[in-house]
Amino acid sequence: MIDVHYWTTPNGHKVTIFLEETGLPYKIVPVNIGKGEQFKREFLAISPNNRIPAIVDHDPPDGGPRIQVFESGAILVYLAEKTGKFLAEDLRARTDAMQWLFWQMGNLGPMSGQNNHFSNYAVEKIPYAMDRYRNEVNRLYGVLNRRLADRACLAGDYSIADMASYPWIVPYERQGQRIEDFPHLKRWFEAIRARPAVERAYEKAKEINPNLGGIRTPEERAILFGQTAASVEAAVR
Ligand SMILES: N[C@@H](CCC(=O)N[C@@H](CS)C(=O)NCC(=O)O)C(=O)O
Repeated sequence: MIDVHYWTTPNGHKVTIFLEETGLPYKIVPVNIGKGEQFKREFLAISPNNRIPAIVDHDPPDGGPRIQVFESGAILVYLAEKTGKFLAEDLRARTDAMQWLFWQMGNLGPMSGQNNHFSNYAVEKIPYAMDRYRNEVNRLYGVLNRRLADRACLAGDYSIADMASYPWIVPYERQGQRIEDFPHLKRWFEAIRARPAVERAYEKAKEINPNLGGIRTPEERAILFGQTAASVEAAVR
C-alpha cells in the first residue's frame, strides 16, 4: 500500500493519475494546504519543503523499510521504476521522457504557478508581473505544441512526461491561454482527458475537495502567500 499525501492541485493530480493508470493500491492522506496542514510535523518529516505531493511506500521493491518520496517528478520516476510502467527502459526513449519530465518540473509548473498567483490571487494587480508570466506560459504552451506536431505523446509512448504536463494544461483559461491557438497541444490534451484513469483521478479530487479551484479566504491567503523560513521553523520547533 502506498500512502499519498495529497491535495487537489496539479502537482497532486500527477500522482493520482499514475496510480489510477497502473492500479497500484493506494490510500489518500489529504493535506489541506489552505488550512496549513503542510506545516504539520508529521508531514514535514516526509516533505521538508512543505509542499504536496509526497508518498510513503510501505512495500518498496527492494523489500527494505518504507521509502518516503517528495517532489512530484521524483515520485513519478520512483513509481515508474517500481512498476516498470510509463518510463521506457531503452536508453534513448528513457532519456527523452526524462528531459520532458524535467522540462515540466523546471518550466511549465513553476511558471504556471507564478502566472496563477499574479493574475488570479495577487490583490495588487501588477501589469508587469501578470504580462511576464502569462507570456512565459504562452511560450511554454508553444513549446509543447511544436513538440506534439508530429507525435502523439511527448516522448514515445504515453509516459510520466505526459502525466506531469497534463494537469498544468487543464486550467488553461485561468492561465489566460486559448487552447485553440495550440492545435497539437489541444489534440494531446483531449486524448489524455478522455483516458478513464485520468477521469477517475479528477473524480477522486472532487470527492476530496468539492471546492476545487480556489483559495479564497483571507486565512488561506495568509497561510499560502505569507511564508518565510520562519513559518517552517515555527512548525518544526
Ligand atoms: N516542485 C514541487 C512543487 C509542489 C507544490 O508547489 N505543491 C503545492 C500545491 S501544487 C503546495 O503544496 N503548496 C503548499 C504551500 O504553498 O504551502 C513538486 O512538483 O512536487
